[in-house]
Amino acid sequence: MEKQIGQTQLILKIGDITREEVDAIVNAANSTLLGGGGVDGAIHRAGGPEILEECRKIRDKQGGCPTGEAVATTAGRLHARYVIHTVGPVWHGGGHDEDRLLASCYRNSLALASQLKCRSVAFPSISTGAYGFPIERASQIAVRTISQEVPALDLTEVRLVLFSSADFEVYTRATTRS
Ligand code: AR6
Repeated sequence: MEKQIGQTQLILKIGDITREEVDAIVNAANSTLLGGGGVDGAIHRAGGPEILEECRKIRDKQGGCPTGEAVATTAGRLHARYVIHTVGPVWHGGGHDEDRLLASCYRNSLALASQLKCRSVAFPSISTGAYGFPIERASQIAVRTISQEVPALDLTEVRLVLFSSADFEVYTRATTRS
């Protein structure tokens, strides 16, 4: 599914984000930046040890990545120039600033991609796996934030790469309604 937002094309697809050919792939990381399961594990496995080495350097310098923020590394063997690691909020029922923090992940990742002169960026569904964020609500925040941010940025393409057809349907509904 595709939607034009100003000069940027928003593309929703089902797939494995580690196979995307884009300037930047966004990782749903944790604040240690030392890897984990889910999409984080897949990105480090496919990209190789170079990504973790750079994550360690960032940790040494700034002590990890706070929730809602984003840091960039090279992408190792992936078909991308950068991996942007962002830390989504853990779902604690919705009363702990989860919505704002999730929006910050999309906003800060897009801003960082833009600073790095990326033209295309691929996102997974941040926080909706191990971190338990309800996907309907997360999809609305993702689509709304991307739509708000891209008009000010020089991006040709933003992809949301969903890991199942059920997730794809949820994001498609959020995009159609926005
Ligand atoms: N491509 C695209 N999406 C994927 C892939 C893939 N290869 N693999 C999984 N997903 P999660 P979170 C989907 O748990 O909720 C990690 O351990 C998955 O189906 O990866 O932000 C980190 O280190 C789900 O829809 O991220 C953190 O500790 C979505 O990606 C923690 O999990 C996000 O699920 C972060 O949890």
